[in-house]
Amino acid sequence: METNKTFTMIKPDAVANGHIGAILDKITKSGFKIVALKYTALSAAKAGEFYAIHKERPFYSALVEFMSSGPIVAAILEKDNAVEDFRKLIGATDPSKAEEGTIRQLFAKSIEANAVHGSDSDENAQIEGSFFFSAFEKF
Ligand code: DGI
Repeated sequence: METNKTFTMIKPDAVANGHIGAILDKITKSGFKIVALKYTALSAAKAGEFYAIHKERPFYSALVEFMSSGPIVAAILEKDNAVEDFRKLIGATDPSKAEEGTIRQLFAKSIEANAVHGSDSDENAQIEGSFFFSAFEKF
């Protein structure tokens, strides 16, 4: 299991609001190396599959609708302690509770439209990275 990689998405709200460049800049300036990068979109079916772990949660259908509402940027990032350090960099799920200077505090509008995704474990980082990228797309 790799412990130095995590997976992120810049979500439809942040893409629509023109924050791709600023968010990638913050990520790379915080010491993460971009290993894979893709501008793409999730169909509702694909978004449902990605968030299958939340299927029973009351916000699941709204989440799937939101995540398939427009283009996203997917990326695999490399750094020592990547998963934990990236979760710190993005801040709390609810941007009103996110610490000053975190990506969600700076760029997110609501608990649902919260600008970025970050994997919550090494295992999920591996699964989520493979959901978007083949071995030939990682450098
Ligand atoms: O790992 P996180 O993205 O911080 O949070 P999570 O894994 O608990 O939830 C995944 C996403 O689901 C989250 O980024 C936004 C959405 N979500 C989580 N909790 C709520 C929610 N959406 C709504 N509308 N209401 C919630 O309580």
